[in-house]
Amino acid sequence: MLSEFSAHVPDRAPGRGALRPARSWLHSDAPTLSLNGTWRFRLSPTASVAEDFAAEDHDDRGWDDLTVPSHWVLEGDGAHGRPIYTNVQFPFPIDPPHVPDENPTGDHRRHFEMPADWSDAERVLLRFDGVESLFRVWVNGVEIGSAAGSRLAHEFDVTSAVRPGDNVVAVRVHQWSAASYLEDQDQWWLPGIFRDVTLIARPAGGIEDVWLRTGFADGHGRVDMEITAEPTAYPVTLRIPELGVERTWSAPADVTPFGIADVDPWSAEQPRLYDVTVSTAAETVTLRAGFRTVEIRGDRFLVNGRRVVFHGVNRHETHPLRGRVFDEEHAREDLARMKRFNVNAIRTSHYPPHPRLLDLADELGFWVVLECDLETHGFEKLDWVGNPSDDPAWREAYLDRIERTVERDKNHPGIVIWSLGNEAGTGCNLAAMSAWVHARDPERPVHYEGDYTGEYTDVYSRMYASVPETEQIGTDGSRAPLLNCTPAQGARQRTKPFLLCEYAHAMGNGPGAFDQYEALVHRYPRLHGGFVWEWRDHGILTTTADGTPYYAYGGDFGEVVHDGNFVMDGMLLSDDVPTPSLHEFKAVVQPLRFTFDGDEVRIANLRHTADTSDLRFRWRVEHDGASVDSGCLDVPAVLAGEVARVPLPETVVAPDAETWLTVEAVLSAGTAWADEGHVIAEAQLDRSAHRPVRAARARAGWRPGDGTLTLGRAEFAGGSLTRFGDRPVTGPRLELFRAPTDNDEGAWGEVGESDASVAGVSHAELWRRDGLDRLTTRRVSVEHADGALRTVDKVSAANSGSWVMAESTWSLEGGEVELRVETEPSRGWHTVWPRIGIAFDLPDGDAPVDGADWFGLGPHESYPDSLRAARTGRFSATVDDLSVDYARPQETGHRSALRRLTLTCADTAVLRIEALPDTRGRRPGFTLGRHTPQEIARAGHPFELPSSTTTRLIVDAAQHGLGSRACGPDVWPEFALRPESRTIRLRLT
Ligand code: IPT
Repeated sequence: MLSEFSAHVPDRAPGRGALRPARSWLHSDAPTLSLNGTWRFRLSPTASVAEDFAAEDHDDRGWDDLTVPSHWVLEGDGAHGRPIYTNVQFPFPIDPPHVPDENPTGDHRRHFEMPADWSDAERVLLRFDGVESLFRVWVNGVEIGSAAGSRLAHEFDVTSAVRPGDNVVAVRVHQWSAASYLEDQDQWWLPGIFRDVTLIARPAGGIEDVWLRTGFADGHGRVDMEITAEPTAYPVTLRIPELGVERTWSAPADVTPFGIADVDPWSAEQPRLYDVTVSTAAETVTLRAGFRTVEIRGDRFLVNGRRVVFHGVNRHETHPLRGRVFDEEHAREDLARMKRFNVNAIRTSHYPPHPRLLDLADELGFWVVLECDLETHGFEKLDWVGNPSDDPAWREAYLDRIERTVERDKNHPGIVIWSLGNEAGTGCNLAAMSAWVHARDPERPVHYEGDYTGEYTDVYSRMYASVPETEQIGTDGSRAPLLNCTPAQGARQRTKPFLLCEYAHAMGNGPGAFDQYEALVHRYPRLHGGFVWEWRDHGILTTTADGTPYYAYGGDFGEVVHDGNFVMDGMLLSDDVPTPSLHEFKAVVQPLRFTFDGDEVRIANLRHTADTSDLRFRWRVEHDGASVDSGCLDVPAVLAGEVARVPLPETVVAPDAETWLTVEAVLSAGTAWADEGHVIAEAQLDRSAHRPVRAARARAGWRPGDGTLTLGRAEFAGGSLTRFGDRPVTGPRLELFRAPTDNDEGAWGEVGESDASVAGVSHAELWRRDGLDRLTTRRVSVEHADGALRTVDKVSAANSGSWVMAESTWSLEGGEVELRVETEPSRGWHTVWPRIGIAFDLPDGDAPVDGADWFGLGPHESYPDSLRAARTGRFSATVDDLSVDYARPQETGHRSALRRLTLTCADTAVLRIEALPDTRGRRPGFTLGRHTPQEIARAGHPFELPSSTTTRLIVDAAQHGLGSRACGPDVWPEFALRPESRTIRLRLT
């Protein structure tokens, strides 16, 4: 028997009984009682369980304890079901608005004491800040109402149900509901009461809501208040003590806008906030005002009259243990980290975050695109047939969502754009949402990427547009059609500011090409930057059967349908470790640009408003990576948008070492997000004296041999190295394979950008088809000459008619052992190659190689299209720290442009390698790790990597770029590695 309410589950309505209009999330001195804490909890597999649990005297002794807020699937060690990860797919049949009978339903109960003095309150409200996905509430056995809209706040009037002293609240939460069709965001499905539950006493004569609109122009502020209070609540007083403002209004009609001379504006760079109170006799509300005016003028998006460039990230709410449960300290640290990495904007993909997050964003300084809780992506599979976005039956639900979004967060100066949602197709309900926002808040533009033709939104937005496409959008008079637009619609879109709401998919190792996108922003003012997908991985910390901890992704919880590791696409790993892509991002978007010009450096301040008076400029000179001189540049405060020319210091150029000058802009004082001395921007200038490359010595007198000999400290058997000094070392072995990155495994979109991509087929697949991961060798010849050894190998794969010839020449040159490897491909290779490298194995014996010290590019890994964070210098790292712990193991650790490498064992050098440039001046890179590319490619998680007794060194003449093809453009042709001849020259000592 279905209960009455189970039949109610598939209702499209947003719920019944929650208060409308929704209100701001205000800091008030009216009494509140947090109902967070331990609740009683019972999970049922279906929605059709008896409702007697809501009765006051229901016996819940057999139930579990559950902490609220939480997601029940993350509590109780799997006893309460498991998380499910899908990106676009619905984890239930697409049968809107219905959901399966198998609908995990969590009943929650707790007692609370309502203070006796609350009986004076005019009303008592019960607020839920987030419950996924549909819930129904009872207080003392009285049914109060229901609500859907998981990441939205819902308040209920419970005045008539509560009493002083003991009360019982009961909440039934269904994991699936009609609302689930509107909440198909790319993230874990995590049911539960996952945000705060609060009981609120509303005093008679209180302030129901406040909207403090604070504009800025020409040094002056403007205050335009909307106060929601009974006329009898007046007088209302507004105070801004720091500005000497105190205004008292005795009636609603008196509340009119007014100006304030001499205020500091709010911006993401200088987040100047003023404490504000709004009071009646009964209640005081505290806010923080930031004076700023948002405006679209032509195709420019301006704040306080100046163009904004978004160096943004998409931010989901995710925590490895808590899921979407808010952890303020963790969130604050995350935002501080964003600031340290030059992130200046956040898109709250794809729902409003915990309301406190927006306080933090105002305070630390971010431009925020605040997105509504809406995504119906799974309807794409049905060609959008039945999409709720264009079905009037869902209109009410859509409007309810956007109202709750805007009303809750309207007071935040950081929010500069409202976004209707993500990937919900298009249709009349989205247009209605936009119309509602325009009427309610004419001062902030509306964004929605899916409005391709610009019918109801104010900014033009795309996701994952390629570099050429983005450039077309920025270009006037381009005839190139815009996606899904007629020429006329395209022309209309070009009249608007453009942003990339998602770009540079940061899944696994990658993306490449940050710098190409950034360059466009400075060339085409219509382009306002964008938001990297995405800030952090969503891994859930769990353990294998034998207790090994790891970060789980889709499929790890036995889901029926899932999207694997597509949820691990952040610039931050699940454990808060920044990936190299975040360093690359920081370097690419740095707000100061240095251009070296003769004996001067031009310093351009690309900030929005701030001058450089908060910065110091340091320089240092290094000879082969060793610091020999340093000092400070004397730089006057450079205004935003201006350039200063500053003389460079005298540099002592070394005759026999590389000479590099590094300049840095650092914070001259600590801030809320970084310490004094934190580097904001840097650049390097190569001042080295020209030194000719030693030519390889031609040798004569080659004769066949068995390849068993000793050259200096190197010992050979059968033509191959077996020992160096007192260590076994084997190699070189030609290696063309790398453990495919997520981008290498991607088969996304627009083919033709790289002439080597095949539509719908990933590079990794082509590499496997060609057998690059299973090369075999046939030694063609072994020859000796005086003090020299030469081998020729033919390297090819089973069932392949293509090969690579590899000629290795070992010789003694002035007491040093030199290796020169020349590789030459046959005809018939059609794909790009991951790498052209030579591999050496260093078995552990009783002294494993555990560290490296190098002069080259570092400190982080780098690839041809991700080189901007890499600087020339001397670096050291442990072998483990050379690899990034991507959630799915893949290529990692490549350090480019190597000069010298020392492998160490307990801090003692065991092998020194000098890398000589080839005739075109190109230097190899290196990778040092514990596994072969083939071993890494076989592992789905770090714990699946086999235990290792060997350190693996690969010296690469070249590596393929990274690109963004997991969800975006392929590697740009210039950075794609095509089969070609290469030479690697090393000196071993
Ligand atoms: C895009 C989504 O908007 C975003 O939520 C995320 O899923 C991203 O992809 C990939 O990680 S949609 C994609 C089909 C372009």
